[in-house]
Amino acid sequence: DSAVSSDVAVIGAPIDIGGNCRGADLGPAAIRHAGLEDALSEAGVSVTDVGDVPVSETGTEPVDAIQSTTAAIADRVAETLQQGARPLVLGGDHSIAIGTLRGTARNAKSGVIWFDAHGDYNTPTTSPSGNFHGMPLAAAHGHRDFADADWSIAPSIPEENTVLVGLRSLDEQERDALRRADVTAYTMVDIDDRGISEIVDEAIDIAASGTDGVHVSLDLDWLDPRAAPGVGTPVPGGATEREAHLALERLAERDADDDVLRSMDVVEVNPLLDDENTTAEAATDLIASAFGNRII
Ligand code: 4U7
Ligand code: MN
Ligand code: MN
Ligand code: MN
Repeated sequence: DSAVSSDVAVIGAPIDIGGNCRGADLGPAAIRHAGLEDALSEAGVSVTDVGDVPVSETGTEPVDAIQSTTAAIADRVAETLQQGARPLVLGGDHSIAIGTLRGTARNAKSGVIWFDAHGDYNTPTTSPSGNFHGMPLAAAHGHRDFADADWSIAPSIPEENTVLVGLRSLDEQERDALRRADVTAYTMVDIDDRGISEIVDEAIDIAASGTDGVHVSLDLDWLDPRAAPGVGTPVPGGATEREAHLALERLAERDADDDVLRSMDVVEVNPLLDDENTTAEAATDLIASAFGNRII
């Protein structure tokens, strides 16, 4: 690969009002402090940190802050891709993915792999919590329940190129909607049963098929809370640190062959819920794996 094709631009998206508790807006700082730039450099990636998108959380309704923040993220992601670099967006809660998905799909057809305990397939109508971090994937598919939100009605990601990996917590109506959708969903049971390498290989095949590349969305609550305690909505029974590494290393291997990895976001790191910055360190290591870090 040429240097240009492995260039990564880090974009911070410090917003937490899409989530259920405060502190995920400190995620970008926590991940940077865990040594992200060095880890990427050591992986042989040339990296530029372009700083944070502007966020105004105070004095507005959550939906307004999310609308303006995700619009800024989408612009920055699209510009980055236009310049030939790969955007790596640091959350922030998972509502930021409304922006990254729109940006990555602006001038291209993009698939998505969604590593998460949750489906994030609620809508303003079905959500039991009302929190936007539980809705970004449904928004990206242009679900009609978002019809009042002119910022998310246009579908940006094809359902058939959407793959969820690691599911273990769905709300009732969310489950129904996912069953109706033309997506591929792997639960933790599938991972236990078949092994993470095989699941990731299949996920890449499905997400990449007929597209210009794949957006990878990594919610740290995909990992077991023992490996990543600092998240707002932990669910027991998640991926081990080794499974998560294997998944992202496999992705990097496939990317070295086929340039599949188009963009990435890493979300839900909340250092206020974490004594030791363990979750941000896990995020940093996993990002390095995704972009090609090798032991030897
Ligand atoms: B995350 C939840 F009700 N489904 O919608 C909801 F259980 O980005 C949780 O995956 C969503 O962390 C979790 O609020 C969103 C809840
Ligand atoms: Mn905040
Ligand atoms: Mn999520
Ligand atoms: Mn989640």
